[in-house]
Amino acid sequence: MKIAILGGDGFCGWPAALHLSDQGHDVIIVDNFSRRVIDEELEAESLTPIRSLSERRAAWKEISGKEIGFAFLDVAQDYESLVEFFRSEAPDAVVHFAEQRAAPYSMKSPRNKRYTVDNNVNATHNVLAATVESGQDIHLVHLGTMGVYGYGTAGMKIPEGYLDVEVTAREDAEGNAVEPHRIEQQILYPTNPGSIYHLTKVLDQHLFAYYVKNDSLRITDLHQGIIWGTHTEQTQRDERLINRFDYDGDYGTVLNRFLMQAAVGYPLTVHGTGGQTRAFIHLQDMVRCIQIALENPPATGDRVKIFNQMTETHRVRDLAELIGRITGAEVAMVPNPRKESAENELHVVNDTFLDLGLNPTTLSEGLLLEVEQIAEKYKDRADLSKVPATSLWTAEQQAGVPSSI
Ligand code: USQ
Repeated sequence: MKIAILGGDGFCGWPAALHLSDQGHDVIIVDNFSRRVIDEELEAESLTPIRSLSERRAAWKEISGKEIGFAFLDVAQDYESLVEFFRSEAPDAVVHFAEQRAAPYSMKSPRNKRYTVDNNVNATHNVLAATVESGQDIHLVHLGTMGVYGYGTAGMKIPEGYLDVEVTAREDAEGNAVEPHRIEQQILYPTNPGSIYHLTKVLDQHLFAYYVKNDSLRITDLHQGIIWGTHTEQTQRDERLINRFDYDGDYGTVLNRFLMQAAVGYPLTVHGTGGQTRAFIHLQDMVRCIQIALENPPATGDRVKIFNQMTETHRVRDLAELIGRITGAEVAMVPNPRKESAENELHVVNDTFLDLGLNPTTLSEGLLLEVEQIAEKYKDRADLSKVPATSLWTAEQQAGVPSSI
């Protein structure tokens, strides 16, 4: 397949590009380096020393003999170039990672909120409109988030995108009273995003549903949990292929932050009671899921295909305790900078990927390796002043009132 990876220089995009290229696909990265620009803005660098994209691509060619193409393009801003790119390259599939992906960054200020909405919603809509305008039969695979559901269970496992609902109707469509009768339907699972970032992925879902209905596009939306890990089989082949590892308060995700904090002797920053339960997936499984999704596209006319891309759920304080046990790190309960439930249960259906052959890397087998290979190896590059999470969700929190819902 010819596959365009939008956002192919980022944390998920780069390892996905390498994996698909390794599988023999013709891969082209599209990126505007916005993630590297945000590094400069936040003065927070990846713990791992990532190379420029041209050095990464040259190293991959040297090692694998395979070429990864590149187009510099701002998907959110440069619509005409995107249409031209789809026309001239005629990709079979587009994998869309080109969105601002950090919840804390999206909540930092009105500017950050507006940037995240403008960038993410425009990027997604441009991809959809450009697919239609270019006339190409493209399978779009989008990286969504488990966070569209909120993190409650409502007494059942969270299904893959759609909820079966049964309504007892006592009127007919004209409003006339009739014998009560049951109507069954499937609807998009009700959304409950916890940040402006997560909200943009909710808005994406509606754009997808509309374009599938109106233009018969073929779309897969992957509702992904929190990634942990840094390496994939390909990124380990050469130091120049190394993936980014964020540990700062905005972009660092919880488990990778804890691993880094353990390596540098920084007490593990558990927010609030640490009672939040979240879904997780290792980076290696993420790239495999992208491959599986690409190999199993929906047919023309099918509704948006939604997969829950996660393999395990864990409570944050349990993760901290686990890492504490493995490494001897201390655990610190810090005031929660977010507005989120203090405690939640989370149970998720993830049958589609398991049925299609995903063999998950579990936390228990991978954790120690990750601490040693990445966090320990690069700990001297860490800037400890960037560890605390400083982005506060509400005006009350900014005024010093702790918050949870
Ligand atoms: N947390 C801590 N201590 C920390 C960092 C986080 O207790 O030092 C807590 C947070 O309060 C939250 C949970 O850990 O309850 C997860 O936070 P996170 O930063 O690891 O994850 P999140 O903000 O939800 O976002 C990440 C990715 C995002 C992806 C999402 C998947 O940045 O791109 O969509 O995970 S999910 O969480 O399933 O929605």
